[in-house]
Amino acid sequence: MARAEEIPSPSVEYIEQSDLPLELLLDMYRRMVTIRKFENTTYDVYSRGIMPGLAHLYTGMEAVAVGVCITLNEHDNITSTHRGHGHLLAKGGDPKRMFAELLGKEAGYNRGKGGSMHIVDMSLGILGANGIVAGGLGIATGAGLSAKLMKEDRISVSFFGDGALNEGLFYEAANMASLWTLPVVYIMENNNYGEYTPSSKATAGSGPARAEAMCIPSKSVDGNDILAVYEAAIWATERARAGFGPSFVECKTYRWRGHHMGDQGDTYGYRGQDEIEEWMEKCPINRFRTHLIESATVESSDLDGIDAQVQNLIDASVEFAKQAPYPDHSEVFEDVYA
Ligand SMILES: Cc1ncc(C[n+]2csc(CCOP(=O)(O)OP(=O)(O)O)c2C)c(N)n1
Ligand SMILES: [Mg+2]
Repeated sequence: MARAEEIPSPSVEYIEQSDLPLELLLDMYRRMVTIRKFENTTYDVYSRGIMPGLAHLYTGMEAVAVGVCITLNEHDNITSTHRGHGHLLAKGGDPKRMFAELLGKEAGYNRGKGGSMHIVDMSLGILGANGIVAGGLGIATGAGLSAKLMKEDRISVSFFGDGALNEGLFYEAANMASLWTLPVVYIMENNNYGEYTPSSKATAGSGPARAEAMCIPSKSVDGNDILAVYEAAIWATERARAGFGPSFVECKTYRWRGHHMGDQGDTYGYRGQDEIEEWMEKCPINRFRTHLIESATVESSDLDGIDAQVQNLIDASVEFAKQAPYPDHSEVFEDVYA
């Protein structure tokens, strides 16, 4: 097999927004709003004690999941993280079954026994959220290897955080992907923190430089600009589909909420309210909304209509989950390993 360094990159011309169909732009907007409203509702049900377990919210990072997943086919694979709701929804996950899972109900993706960090939907190519930092990197790379060996027309995308960049699994997996020219895309979500530690105190050098050291071409983009993410994702996925091997995209973004529900934004004093507010000003949804109104033929009332439709979907989904039954006590040892 030829190595990635020996193969030229396909040429992807700069994507002009005016070339993108309005339907696609509105789909991007709808998917981002779905994630935002899903996460706001998750925050609400958790805060009111209706939801057990734990959740890590994706609020503020929506443009990354959507800008990438909108370039994928249903049979393409993704792996997600502990902060997985956004990736799952962007790839087509069903908010009813997701809320049911979060609330521990039998109608959930894991019959209510897995919770937020274990949601899987093989029919949508979603190989799982993952509570193990960097765990998805090995799985996505393995899925890329199987696609290549079985000559299947699918690619594999791994979402991971800046924290995962310092795990050994990244180097083991990415090294093989480069050596064996696997159809894998590495999407690093650089939100500046791993739990309560700024990445500047945990990471020497940058993700793209580390990828380049393994002959994996890279890009670094504004992860709050969905069109920038989309353009980089088209570049990376086209390379994978055309047999040119792996690519690496760093998306610079920020999480608005705390690391998990036990951290109210800055409970442990690691970042400061000013910084949070500064990033909220760069809201990926508001930015895209303004952009659509100013540069495309979209009326704000059209976007308000999408907001309302999505709100209805989310309200109906969480209501479904609240009303749904818990698994029967007799099934407590089914579907679990222990
Ligand atoms: C292997 C492993 N080590 C440590 C943890 C504990 N942990 C959970 S999330 C997290 C930080 C992850 O940071 P990052 O990858 O940047 O993702 P983010 O939370 O910022 O989205 C850590 C250390 C874990 N789940 N798995
Ligand atoms: Mg992080």
